[in-house]
Amino acid sequence: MSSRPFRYAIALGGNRRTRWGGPPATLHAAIQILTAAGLKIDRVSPIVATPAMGPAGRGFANAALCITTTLAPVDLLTLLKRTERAFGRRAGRRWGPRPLDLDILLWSEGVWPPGHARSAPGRLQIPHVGLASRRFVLDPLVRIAPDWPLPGTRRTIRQLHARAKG
Ligand code: PH2
Ligand code: MG
Ligand code: MG
Repeated sequence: MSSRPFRYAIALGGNRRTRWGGPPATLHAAIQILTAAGLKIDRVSPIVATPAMGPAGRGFANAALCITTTLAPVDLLTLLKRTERAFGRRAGRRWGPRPLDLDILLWSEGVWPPGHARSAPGRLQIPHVGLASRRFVLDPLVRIAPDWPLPGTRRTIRQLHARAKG
């Protein structure tokens, strides 16, 4: 494991009750559990209510975090997946309802996988594939990371947010 600290932006979402409460309370609890797991939480967006995009049914709570950690992307993803499971997430329909969704959006080193390697479908890819087009991601993210540039472009999150439809 590298000892070099990385910064990441993470998206949180959920649209099911958990034992921590409704979706906003669940997102609050997830942030506390990620802190207890050793992530340094630098910025927390407001938790916003968003209409479900796709077939997930009822509306979501969404939020975003900026964090610092020495974990490399795959190790951070492992921690996020374990946390999703601790909140009752089970493998299911793609884009179906979920108690907790934790997605890596951005990291300080730019693109993952490094270089020109192509990520296999369903595998970790940074920046997140939906980042530039999803309001439920950009609305919280612009509140905490407006000047973060999208790797491979000259656009900042503020500019992507201004261009996003919906
Ligand atoms: N996540 C999905 C599908 N649809 N809609 C909203 N509003 N927020 C989400 O986080 C979301 C969604 C799949 O991850
Ligand atoms: Mg998602
Ligand atoms: Mg996800």
